[in-house]
Amino acid sequence: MTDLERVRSALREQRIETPSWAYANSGTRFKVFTQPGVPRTAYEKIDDAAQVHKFTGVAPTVALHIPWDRVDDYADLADHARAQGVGLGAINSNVFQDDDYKLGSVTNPDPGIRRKAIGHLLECVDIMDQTGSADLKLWFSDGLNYPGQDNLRARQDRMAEALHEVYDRLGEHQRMLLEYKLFEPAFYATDVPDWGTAYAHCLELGPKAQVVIDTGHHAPGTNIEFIVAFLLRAGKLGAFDFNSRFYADDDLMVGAADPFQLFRIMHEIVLGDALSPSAGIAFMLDQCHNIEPKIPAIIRSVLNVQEATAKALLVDTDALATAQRDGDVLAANAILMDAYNTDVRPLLAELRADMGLDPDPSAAYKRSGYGERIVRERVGGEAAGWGA
Ligand code: PSV
Ligand code: MN
Ligand code: MN
Repeated sequence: MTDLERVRSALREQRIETPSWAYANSGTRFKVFTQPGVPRTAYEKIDDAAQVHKFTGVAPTVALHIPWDRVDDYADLADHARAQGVGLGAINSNVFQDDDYKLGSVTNPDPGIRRKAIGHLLECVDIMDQTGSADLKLWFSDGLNYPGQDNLRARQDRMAEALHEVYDRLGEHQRMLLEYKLFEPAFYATDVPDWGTAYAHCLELGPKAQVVIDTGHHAPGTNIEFIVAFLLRAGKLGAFDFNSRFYADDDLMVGAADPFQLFRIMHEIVLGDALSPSAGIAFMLDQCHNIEPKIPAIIRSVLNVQEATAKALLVDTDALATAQRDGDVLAANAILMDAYNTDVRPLLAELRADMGLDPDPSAAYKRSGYGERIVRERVGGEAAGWGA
């Protein structure tokens, strides 16, 4: 296989999972600007996700968030997804939007509230059994606003206890993905604030527990590709929640704020041989499109990930290793930058044509008339999501 064939086949194999909630209304804590035509049900969110896959060819699964996507019959939802040409992906739990969780969910000092939160997490595993999903994604908003508010160490014990109970409930082919976040909604201390804490819990739990890197969940300036390299080496990187940020957890389109960072992340993925679906890393988006049209923004996000990946695949790794061994700092850096500065859009357009797709997914979606159709047909309702 020539180098270019290797690049093409890796890109053809790449999989990006889109989040159901990105298709729904969302906003900041100041205002939700509702958009006409947004999905009214989980079924309609899947219909929109299917459009993204139809035009990009690399987004065949959609992640659900419970209870935002609660339905009576999850097997039926999975059938619906299949009929639209997509599948259901990770199940995201939600123990952050209930009055009971004001002082925490699984780390709450009240054992009754901890039981309720664990009950929800176990229910999510039941749902996975029905949807056939392999991944349970856990993010906890648990934390403290004031020093002295609760016992930091006791909260770690409660966290570990809850995670163990849920871990023990996982089926043979299911895994637990633990997501960390530096701050928000808690501002003084968060119970899983960083990759080190998530890693330590996952290590204690066992092989079915891995870390999720949400690219918006770090202090400014954090070297995320270092975290990628470290976790990959340890076999503990499970997934990404891709998005981009200028300040905090902005949830903007991935690759919009810092395409170079995305390239550096994908370079570590390529070096670690972790791009292929068989490597088991889930590449998901976690975004909110508050002011821009949603389906086109998600298509753009998928293309941004593809472009960063294509550039990462173009890095001449042999030459890079030689320059590194020789201690040739400038040559090594130039090799990386050459790949980053390559315009990969023609390569991706050709690849899409080979895959029987329109070379320009954004234009093809626009021409399809789907955007106008959902505005006409979807009247009277708003899907649950961040705006709910
Ligand atoms: C928290 O900020 C988070 O990144 C988690 O992944 C939640 O599940 C998600 O946002 C919801 O958008
Ligand atoms: Mn996230
Ligand atoms: Mn987030």
